[in-house]
Amino acid sequence: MKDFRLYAITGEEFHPGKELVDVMEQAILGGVDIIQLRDKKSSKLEVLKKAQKLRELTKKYDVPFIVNDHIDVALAVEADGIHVGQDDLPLADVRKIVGPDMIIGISTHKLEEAKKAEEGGADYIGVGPIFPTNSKEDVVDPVTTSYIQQIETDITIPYVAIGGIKRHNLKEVMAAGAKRVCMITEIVETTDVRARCEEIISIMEEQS
Ligand code: TZP
Ligand code: MG
Repeated sequence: MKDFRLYAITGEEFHPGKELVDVMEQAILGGVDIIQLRDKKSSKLEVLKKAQKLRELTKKYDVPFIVNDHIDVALAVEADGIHVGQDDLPLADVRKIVGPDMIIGISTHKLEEAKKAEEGGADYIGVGPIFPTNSKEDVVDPVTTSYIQQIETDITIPYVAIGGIKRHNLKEVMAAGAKRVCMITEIVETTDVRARCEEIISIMEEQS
């Protein structure tokens, strides 16, 4: 897969009154280079409609588009990838359904899960939650930056750090080895999403 640096996941509940597509367009203009639609509340039909709009947007900017959970929606809109968690269908089954070319990302919380994902042919893994976060229900305890260090040592596929990452702790995350970060609230919960992303990117550039 094409490498990336700043991964934005949608979080519509954090930007009331603003259109999903407008917020994500500002994020792309600010430097986000991969987008995931994550929606745990809407009906399948609503998720499909949002995915269609985000597919159109991401095509326009040539940014990879990933769908969380809904493999059928990902296939229907010809998304670039699907992201699954530890309680979703196993990687081998997801691969059978989506075929050889679609990106598959998997959330991991410990080295054993990361190794299994790598051996099973995941294209990238999520590594977190690094810090406490309110953006995910039933979230496991923070894994801290020490998990990033373990991943750096033992895993070779691309990984993205996630969970409670903000401008103020970004240096710490990158110092542990992470080159890619994923955020919800730090990106979408602000009036000027584009400026926020530019600021995040400049912190990342200072660190790299
Ligand atoms: N997976 C692990 S933590 C998390 C997800 C989806 C939420 C990240 O949101 P935030 O607002 O960047 O902490
Ligand atoms: Mg899931």
